[in-house]
Amino acid sequence: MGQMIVALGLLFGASAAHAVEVSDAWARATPPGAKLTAAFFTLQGAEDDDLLIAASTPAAGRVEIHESRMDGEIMRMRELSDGLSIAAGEEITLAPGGIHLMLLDLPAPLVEGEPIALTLHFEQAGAITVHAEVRPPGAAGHDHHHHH
Ligand SMILES: [Cu+2]
Repeated sequence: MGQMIVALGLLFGASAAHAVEVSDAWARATPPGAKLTAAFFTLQGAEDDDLLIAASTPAAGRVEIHESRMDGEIMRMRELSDGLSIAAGEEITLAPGGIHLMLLDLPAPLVEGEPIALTLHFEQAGAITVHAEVRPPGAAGHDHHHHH
């Protein structure tokens, strides 16, 4: 009986995601001289919980994981120094006004149409490198909630 359960587990395991998936990565283009920008993507949780510990890109001297929050009328950012946890099966979309990667100490501007490589370091999944599209500075991504 025990063996049968193991066999079924393998069967179903084959069709489920074993690692976190990263999709729709993009970063905001910068005007000349700007030293920082933000990058965004969608995370799809795996079978087990995972934690995004850090990120890196050749396009920035360093990368921090940030969260934006409204503090009264002022938008404030804080670093998620413990990383970003993603529960099994959960989907998290990083977007302007929310969680984002802060790209700091840019050696050169990010140019629209010239994608950058972005490496995300997960506790369980290890390093995942994706290409992030570079979109115009005003791009709001897939945020359909516009408040005017
Ligand atoms: Cu930030």
